[in-house]
Amino acid sequence: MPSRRGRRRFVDAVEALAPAPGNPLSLMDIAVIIPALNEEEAIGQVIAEIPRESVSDILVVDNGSTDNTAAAAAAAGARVVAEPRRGYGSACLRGIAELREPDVVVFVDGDHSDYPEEVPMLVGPIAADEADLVIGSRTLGQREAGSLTPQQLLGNRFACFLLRLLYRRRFTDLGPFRAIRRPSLAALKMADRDFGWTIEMQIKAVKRGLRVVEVPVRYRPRIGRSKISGTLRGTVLAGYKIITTILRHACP
Ligand SMILES: Nc1nc2c(ncn2[C@@H]2O[C@H](COP(=O)(O)OP(=O)(O)OP(=O)(O)O)[C@@H](O)[C@H]2O)c(=O)[nH]1
Ligand SMILES: [Mg+2]
Repeated sequence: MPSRRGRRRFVDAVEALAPAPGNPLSLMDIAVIIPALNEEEAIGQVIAEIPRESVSDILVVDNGSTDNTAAAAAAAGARVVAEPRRGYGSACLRGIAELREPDVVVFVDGDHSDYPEEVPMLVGPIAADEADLVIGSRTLGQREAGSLTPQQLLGNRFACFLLRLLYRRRFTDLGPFRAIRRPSLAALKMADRDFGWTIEMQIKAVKRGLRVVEVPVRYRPRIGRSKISGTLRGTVLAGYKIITTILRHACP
């Protein structure tokens, strides 16, 4: 259950949804970065669901796909850049390097698990000057059955427990769907090249005293074949990476 505070923030954020004149959201220049590896079936739909009236730049980082991800993304109207070095973090870093100068950067997966129409809700607390980093929490939001595996839920819970223990900060998720002010993002000097990326951002944000807010987001089963959470190898590697990243930052 979302806390009362979480629900209030959610309601505030939803009220900030419509980009009407005078609404702080309409004054923000928002770019969306979508890291994508072999997502040709999903990527067009993800792009189509991004509210264009709120977003000035949709950047798909093709991470060495062997299918038609790049062509499908371009056909759907995204700017496509290539990053041959594999890894979720590598793709995000390339996206950051290619940004024009937006006020806010939103990260969303290319597999249609997140709800891109929630971008304005995610940016709401930043537009209201209440946050520097907003993390979409899939455990506070509505999840479709099977969208998060039991291993993912358990791993998330354990990682959040460690974050609370070591950094005295309560999180409910390491969700990939998130929004951050561009100057804050630059200050974090992100470096992780794979699945330590999301937790690295959370730890560095806490250490630098950024205002971090979680909002509930919806989550659904991905389109296409699972690469990480649905495979034993992917789950073990991602879990190991997340835990070692937490410990490494705790003992620099
Ligand atoms: N697995 C993987 N994903 C990448 C990579 N580079 C970019 N991505 C993209 O990063 C996003 C998250 O990866 P996913 O494969 O969806 O990871 P996940 O959500 O943990 O697991 P599944 O959805 O079950 O595969 C997707 O949009 C991928 O296409 C990479 O090197 N490996
Ligand atoms: Mg996924």
